[in-house]
Amino acid sequence: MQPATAPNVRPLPADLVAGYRRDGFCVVRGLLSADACAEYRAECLRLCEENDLLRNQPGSKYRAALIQRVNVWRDSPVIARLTLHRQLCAWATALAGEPLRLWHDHILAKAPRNGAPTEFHQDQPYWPHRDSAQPISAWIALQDVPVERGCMSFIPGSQRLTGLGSTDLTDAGGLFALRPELAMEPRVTIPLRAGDVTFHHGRTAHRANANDTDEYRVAHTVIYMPRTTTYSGTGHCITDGQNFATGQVLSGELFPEI
Ligand SMILES: O=C(O)CCC(=O)C(=O)O
Repeated sequence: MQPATAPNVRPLPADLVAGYRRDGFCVVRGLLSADACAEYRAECLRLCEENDLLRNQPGSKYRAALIQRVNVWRDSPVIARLTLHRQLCAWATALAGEPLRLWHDHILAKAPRNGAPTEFHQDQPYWPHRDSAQPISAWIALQDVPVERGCMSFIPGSQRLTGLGSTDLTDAGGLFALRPELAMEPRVTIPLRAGDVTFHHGRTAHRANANDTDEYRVAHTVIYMPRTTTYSGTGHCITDGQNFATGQVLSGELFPEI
């Protein structure tokens, strides 16, 4: 694990950590320089052009909302630098409050004028995880992302809702059909400058607007899980074919400790 006090690592203010633990999300400004964002964004677009998770399903509703390429750190040394960025990992560990390992990263791009938001959902129900109280995602903006380009919105405190099933992230009513009271909760929308990061807990309800601009919206997202996380046995593109037994700790070279 990278100690949060390592040289060149900027510690997070205590009130920001407290806000994350209360609300289930926070924003940290200025992880990356403009030059670094430009390099990573170009690499993300190149990688998505080469291949993406749903290339075989053109026209799918899901692909209209998101062009997604998973476990990119394994394929690109450039993106590996970002996924395993010392500062990012130190911040995630400080926010989660326990030792973490990588679950997976993914590029999440929205095509210009895609007309499709990513609707409210929790992330954890999609994952084959048990014993994972503090999963955390870092969503890194690789260009300025105002509301019109598809920045994220969060429902504060929703990380405390456990046991919900996964919902269709192209269905605006999916999460609210499970928990109608959430529809009346305040939402916090956070436009980001290039190089800023939002962190959210794996159960914090969140959405992103459609991209109403003429440029691709490119975010790189890194998901970390507690080192004690075990395999639930359900299907997922990261673990399928990896021969994990139900109940086994998800460890090994796919899931490096950070
Ligand atoms: O980038 C998006 O549109 C949605 C991101 C998201 O759902 C996530 O990072 O968990």
